[in-house]
Order: sequence, then C-alpha cells, then structure tokens
Amino acid sequence: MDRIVKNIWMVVCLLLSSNMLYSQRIVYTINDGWRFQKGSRFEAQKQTCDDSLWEVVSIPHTWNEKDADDEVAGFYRGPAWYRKQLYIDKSQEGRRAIIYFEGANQEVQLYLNEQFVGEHKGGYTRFCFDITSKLRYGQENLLAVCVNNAYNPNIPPLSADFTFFGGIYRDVYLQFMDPVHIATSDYASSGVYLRTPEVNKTAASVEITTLLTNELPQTTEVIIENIIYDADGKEIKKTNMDVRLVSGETRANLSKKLKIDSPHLWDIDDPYRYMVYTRIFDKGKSVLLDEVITPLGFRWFEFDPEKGFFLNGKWRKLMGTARHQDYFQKGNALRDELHVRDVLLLKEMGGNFLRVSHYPQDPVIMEMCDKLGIVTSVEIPVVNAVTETEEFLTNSVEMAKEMVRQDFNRPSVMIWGYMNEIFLRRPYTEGKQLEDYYHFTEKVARTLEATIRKEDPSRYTMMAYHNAPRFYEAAHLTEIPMIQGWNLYQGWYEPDINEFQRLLDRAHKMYKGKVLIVTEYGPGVDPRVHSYQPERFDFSQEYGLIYHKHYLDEMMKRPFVAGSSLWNLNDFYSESRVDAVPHVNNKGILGLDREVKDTYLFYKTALIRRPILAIGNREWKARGGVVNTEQNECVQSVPVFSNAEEVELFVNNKSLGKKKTESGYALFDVPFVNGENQLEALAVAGDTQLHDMLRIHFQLVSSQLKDKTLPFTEINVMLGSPRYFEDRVANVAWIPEQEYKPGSWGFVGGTPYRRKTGFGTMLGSDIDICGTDMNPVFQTQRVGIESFKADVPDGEYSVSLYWAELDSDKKKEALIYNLGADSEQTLVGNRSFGISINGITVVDDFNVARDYGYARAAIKKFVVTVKDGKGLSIDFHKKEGETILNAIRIYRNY
Ligand code: GCB
Ligand code: CA
Repeated sequence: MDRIVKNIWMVVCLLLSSNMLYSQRIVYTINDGWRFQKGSRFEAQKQTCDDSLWEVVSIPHTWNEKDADDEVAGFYRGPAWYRKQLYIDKSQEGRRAIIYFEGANQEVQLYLNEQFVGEHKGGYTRFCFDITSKLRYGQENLLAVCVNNAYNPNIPPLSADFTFFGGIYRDVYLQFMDPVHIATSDYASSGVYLRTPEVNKTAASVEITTLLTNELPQTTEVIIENIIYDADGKEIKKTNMDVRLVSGETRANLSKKLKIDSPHLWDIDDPYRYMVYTRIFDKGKSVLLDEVITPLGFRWFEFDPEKGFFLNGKWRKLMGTARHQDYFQKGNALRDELHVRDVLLLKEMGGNFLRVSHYPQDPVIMEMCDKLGIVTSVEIPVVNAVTETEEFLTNSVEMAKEMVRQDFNRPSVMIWGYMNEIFLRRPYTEGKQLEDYYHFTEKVARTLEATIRKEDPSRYTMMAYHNAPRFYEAAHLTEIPMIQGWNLYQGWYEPDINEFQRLLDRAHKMYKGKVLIVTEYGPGVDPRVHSYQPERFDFSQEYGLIYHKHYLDEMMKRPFVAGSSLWNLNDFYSESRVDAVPHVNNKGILGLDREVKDTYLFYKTALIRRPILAIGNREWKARGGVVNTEQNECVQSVPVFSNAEEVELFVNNKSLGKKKTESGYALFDVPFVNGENQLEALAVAGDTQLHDMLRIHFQLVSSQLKDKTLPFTEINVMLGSPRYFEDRVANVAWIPEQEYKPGSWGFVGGTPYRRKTGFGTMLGSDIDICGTDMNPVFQTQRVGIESFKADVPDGEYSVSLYWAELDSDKKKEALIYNLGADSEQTLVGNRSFGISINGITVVDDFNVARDYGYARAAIKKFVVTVKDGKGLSIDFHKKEGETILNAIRIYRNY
C-alpha cells in the first residue's frame, strides 16, 4: 500500500477508536467571483436584479484604485453593490453560520436571500453577522452587500491626508460552528481575552476569559478547557471549567487564572509566544464543540516621562515608522502577502515600533508585529476634525471598542490611540462657536479616553498633535492622554529645521509628567529626483537624507523622547495632494511600490545591529551629467551606507580608496563614464566581509558638443533647476541647467522661478501639472530667458520645448498643513512671447496660458536642420510679461 494511503488509514482508525467526535469551526474566505456595480439604483438584494453585465471582481477590492490616481479631481464616493451566489451544502445544517469582514470602507448593509441582515459603520475595523436564520442549505443563496464610501458627517474620519478608497478591501470569511460556541458577537472579537496581571522574570499569571454562547433550543452543560503550550508545543498548564448555559444565553464572566513560573518573555529581540488553546467540550467530553487558539506573550512595559520606554525592565528607544495600507495602483485592496512584506521591511530596517495609523489595519499586520517583536500603537481614525453630534461621538466610541476588543490579545500592542491633529481643520476661528467646538472635542476626547482605559487598563493611551499647542491647550487635550504624540515638520512645512529640537525641549518642559513620542516627521521625497544643492521642497533624495539625519540625531540625544514613528514607511495615496507625484504623499522611506529610497538605507544602517553595506542611489539607474574632468568623465557623489568604520568603493574596477563612514554613510566622488558603470563596495565589520554591487547607466554629455570622442546624441535639461530627474518609463536622464558658454550649451538670461509660500519662497512650484507623469520636469522654469544655445554639430535635430504656466492670478493658500484645501486656480493669460530658431521666427505670439491653460504640460517639437557649423540658438522675444521655458530636449535625428 502506498505510504500516504496507509497514513490516512491510521488516522481514521485512531479517530474512530478515540471515541472523540469533532464539531469544530470551519473558516474559509469567500473572496472570489463577486459581481460588482457602482450606484444604488438597482435594489441588488432582489433576485430579480440582473447582474449578468456587472463586472466580476475578487476581494480584496476597491473601486477607486484607478480614479483616485487619474487627473480628474476627486474620486467616486458613493454606494456600490457586491453580489454573489453562495452554495452552502447540507452538511452545515444545524450549525451557526457567520459572515466575517476584516474591513470594508465605510458603511455596509448586508442582505441574504433578499432579507436585511445588518449594517456596519466605519471603514477600518472588523465586523461580522450571524446569517444562520436566513441561510438555505443544499442550495444557492443570494448574498448582496451595499458598500458606501460617501462622506458621512457622523463617521470618522471626516477629512484626512489619505484617500478613502471604497470597497470590500480586506478578506471576507464564512465561519460555521456548533450552536454552543465561543461567541463572535462581541464587536467581532475572538471571544477569548487574555490578561496578564502579573509579569516578572520569575513568575507570570494569565487570566483567560471566554465568552460563550448557547444557541441550542435547550439548556446545555459544557466544559471549557484551556491549555497553554510553549512554543515547542509542550503542554505547560491546563484547566477545566464546567459551565451550564440556558438556551440563548451568552456568558462573559468565564475566567480562569493560571500561573507560570519563570516565563519566557515576549521581547523585541525574542518575541516568544505561548499558545492558549481554548476548547469547548460537551459534558461527557466526547465531542469537541469549538476551539480558538490565541497566541500569548508575557511582557511588562513602562513609559517614563524623563527616561523613555522600558520593556521587561530594559530601556529601549522605540524607533520605527507609521504605515498606510495602500500600494502602487492597488489602492487599499491588498493581499495579505503585501501587508506581511511591509512589516518584514520594517523589521529588516531595524525598526522596533509601528504606529498603525491612522486606523486599525489588516489582522496580518498585527500578527506580524507579534511574531517579529515590533511594539505597536493602534488608533482609531478620528482625524482633523469632529462633528458636533452625539452620533459622531457614539460612532467614535464604538470604533474604540472594536479596536480594543479585536486586538486585545496582541503582545505587540502597548498603546491605544485616538485623535490625530484634531484641530487641523477647525471649522471656526473665534467666538462662541469655537468655544463650543473646543468643548465638544474635549468631551469626545474624554469619553474616548475613559472608554479605552475602562476597556483595557493595561495599556497606555495616546493622542497626536500638530504644531499648534495653543489649540490643544485651549481644549485641555494636552492633559487627557497618557502619551503626547507630536507630529513635527520643521524643515518641511516650517522653514527652520532647528526649530524641531527647540520644540521638543519646550514640550518636555511645558508638559511635565507626560510621555513624549514623535509620532510623525518626514519630508517629501520623489525617488526620481536628485540634487547636489538639496533644499526644502525640492523632493530630492538628498534633502530627505539631510532632514532625517537631523531628526534622528536630535531624538537620540534626548532620553525623554520615548520613541518615534517617522512619517511614513511607504508613500501613499492622498487624493488632494499636489506634490511631485500627483495624489501621492511622498514622505515614505519606501516608494508606493516599496522601492528603497536612500532614507530607508540610512535608517537601516543606524538601527540594525548586524553589519550592513549598501550602495545608495540604488534605484537611480538612468543617470546623467556633464563632463567635468580632463578624462571625459562626470564626477558625481554617491553615498555608500554602512555601519562598518570604513568602506572602499570601486568604480569600473578602479578603487577610489577607503573612506570613513559618518552617520552611517560615506560620500564618494564617483567618476562616471558614458554608458555602463559598475560600482562595487567593500567593507569589513568584525569578522564579516561585506560586499555590494550596483550597475548604473550614465548618459554623459560633453562640455564641447562638437567633440568627436563623445559624439552628441541628446541633452535633456530642466530649466531654473539644480535638480536631476529620472524618467523611468523611457530611461531618460534629465539634468540641471547651466549657463551657456561658447562650444557648449545652456541658457542666456533670466532667473529661476520661485513661488511664494506662507514661509518665504521655494524654488519651482508644487502644483500638479496636468497631462504628464513627470511633474518635476515642469515644476521649475526659467523666467525672462533670452536664449537657449547649443553648439551642436551639423545635422537634423528634434528640439522639444517644454512649458507649463505656473503662475495664476489667485494666490495659493499658505502651504503649511494645507492638505486637501487647494483653491481653484484661474489663468494669468497675459504672458506672450515669440520664438525664433537660428534666426527664423517659428512662433510669433506664444501664450502658454491662452493655448493650454494653467498648469498643463505643453511640449512643442521643432524639427531643425543645423548647417555651416552654426549650432542651435533658440531665442525668446518678449511681448507681454516675461518669457519662460521649463525644460528642453535636444535630440539628434541624424
Ligand atoms: C500630518 C498628518 C498626516 C499627513 C502628514 C503630511 O501631520 O497626521 O496624516 O500625511 O502630516 O504628510 O502632511
Ligand atoms: Ca487579510
């Protein structure tokens, strides 16, 4: 007999002989083959509704992944229907059937076989419904779910800097269980609650509370058995409890306390977990009715306002990130694997803290933090503003209860949060209305604080403020939570980066006795942008590095900073944003697709204890620059990240020597040659030899365009800009402008465009440019330019001139925290100039705003023949207003 068959036979024999019957839970997803349609008009709960032409989708699903990414402002916010025929076989008859949602944004109404089952409000918490009474066995059942992501003034969040993707965007399950079962009705919690009232090195106790339901028509007597296993599966402790439940009864007070000597603790470096098996047996113990397994971690922790955070008695600085749950072109509809990957990336960076923000996330995120030893804070999405209604308050409190009960057993969770920058969008500026608003917000805060403290006295509470303490003080919000979270952006929204540390010291002094965590900080970094003159708002990788280095240094110097969660682990979608990448907040240290930015490598080097070495600028594969050595090379600096003392870099097999690392990296002046370049880094850390390699394509531009050793092919120049941009779609390297010198190329006349902001001016603009996915190429500009000259050899050229009108006649609001409040822009329309190429007028009256509108990409390609060694001269003739040019591409046809 085949071995497998033999094994199966043995198991069957065993089961029969042990006399034990199983009646356990069955849990599986029903993610696939849903019919989907936007709109509300169809009464899709009815059998008669024809869905044959509806789209077929799989869950996780959102209906906004494309329209929240396109050029049209806004995204669909309204109702939509999901429909599915569900065949349930007869074997489940007589059992309880539950449908369980991990999350759907944001209001849900569920129908089964045309009957209303129930509804749920709130887009980020889990919920479930008992559908037993409406289910038909051995037949198809019509499941219809109406999901609505329209603005609802009574459901938080009302506004926030992230896109409210609608849909059933997390897994959906069916669960079948015995009528006597561990209850699912308590805010979709697991029905088992673990509390660890005493934990120290020598002893720990765990109180296991089971919520039990009897849905039989008669009274029943059962046994609850709890067994604790260690991580190797060895039984450590066991208890039994006899319970009698009348029909329809749910008991919540079924608790047992167990003691464990010398517990193996859950810690950041050793996230050890025991397993608690909670089993329900019939009285004779012959049938296992239900079973829930709960991981159990023993740890104790404390936040000290002066000294910071202690885990199991050991001081730890909590260093990590916040995280949003979306991904490139997928919106928030992510498979579990993508969530898992994010937590792995955080761990790999050496992070030990995750701010699960601004809302509870997929259960696998929490599971991973438990498994990997990452301390977490979880919060409900009460962001930016409140609505002064009891319903808003009630919904917020319900969310808080869901949050706490659903992730109650997680050893990784140490903080519950509520309210993020709640006064960012105050609807009133003064008077009685503002007073009332303060009062109401305080009431919401106090109620949430009390609710959470009552639900779970074992953890800390936290609220995050923006840099406007006077508002929070006016409403007493700085007093209410146990931990103050500060979201700080000095050196980004505010000009002076040194204000960061002053602010920390002020807050520490001002709010004596309060624990301080830097809950957010970060600059926007478009991974495609680089600069050797980095500055605020340029979105360059290099400014990102300067900013993060400053913040990390200052936080490390201050023990009272218990921890920090930089903003953000990943780039994320925010519909109202108009930065380098439209609708995207680029403050991630990883890209939307989790590409590694230099800032990620910087943290990895700073935080991780094992030896690491990584060449920076990793994703800058199409690079370019102008010859700046005698040897026909272009020297550009490249960071090499390492926690070794020194590193050596080889370029095309030549050593550039060794360099000492400082703050985790060394900058090498790398001489790039035209075409392929190979970078190889070596370092030694202790006994470990480290090695890294990177290949880079470099487009070298000669400084003498008629030079035959480096024949001219093309130049791509951004005007009014010291920045480099990588067009990753076409692999084209854009380089900064330079002033014209004979024999070479460059601009004549004019000044870089600077935009006024609430705090001085910035180079270039941050408005979204329509009609392009290369905003940085259009966001800078030379104003008053007279000519662009290039002394190219004779031949035929395609000369493309790039424009976007950046000036509008309406002033933009001050940039600071100006999230989602962009005013409509109207046209200037008064700029007109002529263009001639090599003396021939090609356009006489060019008006960008008139012809294309405001902030729209316009490219004109001219085919030009260069003769008699005269090169190219593109001249701009001012008529009205100033001449402008945003970028130029000169490409040699032949
Ligand atoms: C904040 C908010 C966060 C934003 C961030 C930003 O303070 O809490 O939701 O995304 O600033 O990037 O402006
Ligand atoms: Ca999931």
